[in-house]
Order: sequence, then structure tokens, then C-alpha cells
Amino acid sequence: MSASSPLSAPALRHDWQPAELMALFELPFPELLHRAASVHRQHFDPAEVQVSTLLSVKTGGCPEDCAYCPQAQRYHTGVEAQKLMSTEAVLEKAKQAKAAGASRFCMGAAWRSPKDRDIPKVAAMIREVKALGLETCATLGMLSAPQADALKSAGLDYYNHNLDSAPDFYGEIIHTREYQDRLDTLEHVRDAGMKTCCGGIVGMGESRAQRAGLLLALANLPAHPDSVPINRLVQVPGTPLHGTAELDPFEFVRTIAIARISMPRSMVRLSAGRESMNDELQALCFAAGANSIFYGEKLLTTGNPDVERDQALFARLGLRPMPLPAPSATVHADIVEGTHACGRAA
Ligand code: SAM
Ligand code: DTB
Ligand code: SF4
Repeated sequence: MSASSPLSAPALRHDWQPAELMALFELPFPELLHRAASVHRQHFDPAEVQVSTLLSVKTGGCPEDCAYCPQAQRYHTGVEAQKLMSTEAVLEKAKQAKAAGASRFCMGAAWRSPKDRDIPKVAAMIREVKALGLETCATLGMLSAPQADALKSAGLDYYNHNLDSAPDFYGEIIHTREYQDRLDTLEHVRDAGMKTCCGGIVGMGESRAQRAGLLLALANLPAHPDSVPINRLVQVPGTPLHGTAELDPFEFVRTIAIARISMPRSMVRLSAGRESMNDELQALCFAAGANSIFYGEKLLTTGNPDVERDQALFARLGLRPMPLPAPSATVHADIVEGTHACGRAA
């Protein structure tokens, strides 16, 4: 990939072929990192990392059977089912996240999909969080088109809904909803005019071809997701995937690098799994093009590095939090050519 200026950067591709992504996986590691880092610089300031904070607004008791998930009712993981939090309690957490330096606040619910009667309650949370000046994100399971419209009207900026794995591995992980259901929800989110946050999990026992298959499915969506969370499986006792062989850390970095190359304008999020990564591995991920993290000591139910550790990591690596985009300059990763996806002119 030649180093060209952002204005002459090649158009985004949606026609990636399996063999191309496999060929990237097979490159010598330093060459792959060089290519990914070059693409990263065409679109972003590599010293900036976007920081989002997560809050589980409705924990546990989920009817789905996702084999990795501590919140599925059917697995005995020690996560207790709780009711939907009050708007006041959510707002308090959002204020704390903002004070700690987060620019985006993501509210998660352990639902297969929200009930229509839940939507006004979540909409109230979104309105209040947005009024703090934070970007808003929610992950509530499958959405119908009217539900997506209602969340957009409440001020929701991003909706997180992951493909989770390659289509040909999905059936080994989840049986209670189809891959197509996920694609349908993503379509409803895009049609409502929200930005998509969509990625997956690696380290679930998938093959390299299946890691490439996940990235292929993401990069060949009708629009590249604005954020692409790459989660490394957090192995929780009681879930079927507890005890899965650990993924080689360099293979994880390769996955990040190929996400960066195949979705050049998207925020690639070094997502779940950071708590058990050392600083060196995280530094390699940033060098490979990751430019977003979850920030704050908890993900949804599992741990994340505490704020002090992340502040020390940023200082050690010379990284800084990405500023919020100006409201009028907000752009989709897929729309504006020659513009940084964080909203600044190139
Ligand atoms: N229930 C909603 C859904 O499934 O869309 C929203 C919350 S769900 C916990 C959001 C995402 O978290 C999942 O799609 C999965 O990618 C990720 N996740 C859940 N458990 C994880 C784990 N143990 N390790 C890594 N990622 C995990
Ligand atoms: C995503 O891709 N990862 C986040 C967020 N989107 C919602 C969730 C990670 C959850 C890890 C397990 C837990 O904390 O329960
Ligand atoms: Fe439920 Fe979401 Fe967990 Fe699947 S990932 S079990 S849908 S909370």
C-alpha cells in the first residue's frame, strides 16, 4: 500500500476476497505492521485514541446462548440478573465517565432484543447522557426498524451490534439467533441514520481462515462500521468457551492490523481482553492501527484496566485521548473522502 495523501487515498472497498485477507495474514509480521501503520496515517493521527466507557444498564438473565457470554441465564457464571437501572443512576455513572476523560458512553443490556415498553426508558437515558455533551452508544440486542428510529430520535449516535464471528463458525457459538438477524439489525440501524459499531471476538477456537472470514464479513458490509471492536475472548468460568486454547498474541495483533487495512477509515477498537494484556502487546495493537479503547475499570460484567493504568500507558506511549468531533463535522467512515473519520479536515 503506497503512502499517499488523504485526498488521494483509494476509495473504500467492499469487495474483499477471502484469498486477499488470508494473504495479509500470511505476510511477515513486520511487513503487515508496516502496511497497517501506513494506512492508519492516511486517515488518522496515530497519537490519538478514542475513549469510550461502558455501563451495563441491565445485567444478566439473558435468554440467548452465546457460548462466550457470562450474562446468559443458562450458564452458571455467578452473574446475578438485575433490573434496568434508573435514569438517575445511569446519569451519575456518565458524569463520572466524562470527568475521567471519556468522550463516548455506551449503555449495554443483556437482552435478546428490547421490548417496545423498554424503549422510552432507554430513550430517557440517551437524552440525559447526550445533554452532558458525551457521544452516546447503546447495545441492546436485535432492533426492529421502528425501535432504531425511536433511539435515533432520542439522540443515539452509535449502535453496537457485533457479527461476533465468521458466518461459518457462528453456528458453533450461538444457536438462538441467526447471522442474518444480525445483518438485519445493522440495516435498521444504518437506515435510521445512526453510526454502526460492529466487530467480533477472536480466540474462541476459530481458525485463521475464520478470523479472516469475520473481517471479510465486516469489510464487505454495505457500509464499513464506524467503529470496529475487536474483542479477545474473556474466558469466564461457567461459560462453554472457558478453557479454550489461548490465541497467539501476535495473531491477535495481525487481526487488528488487517481490520485497519480492510476498513481504513473506521475506528478499530482494542476492545475486551485488555486487562490480561501487558503494555507491550497493547502498544503493538496501537502500532497496528487500533485507535479506540474501552476506558474504565469494568466492561459490562468483567474487568478492564483501571483508569490509572491506562493513563500511565498513554503517557508511556505518548498517546492522547481523541477529542470529540464538532457536532456539525460528524461524518460516517464511509461517506466523506479525504476527511479524517474523527471529523477533522485532512
Ligand atoms: N445483548 C446484546 C447483544 O448481544 O447484542 C448486547 C450486549 S453483548 C454482551 C455485546 C457484545 O459483547 C457481544 O456481541 C460480544 O461480542 C461481546 N462479549 C460478550 N461476552 C464477551 C466475552 N466473554 N469476551 C469478549 N467479548 C464478549
Ligand atoms: C463490544 O464489542 N465489546 C463490549 C461492547 N461491545 C458492548 C462488551 C465486552 C463484554 C465483555 C464481557 C463482559 O464484561 O461481560
Ligand atoms: Fe445475551 Fe448479548 Fe450475552 Fe448473547 S452476548 S447472551 S445476547 S447478553
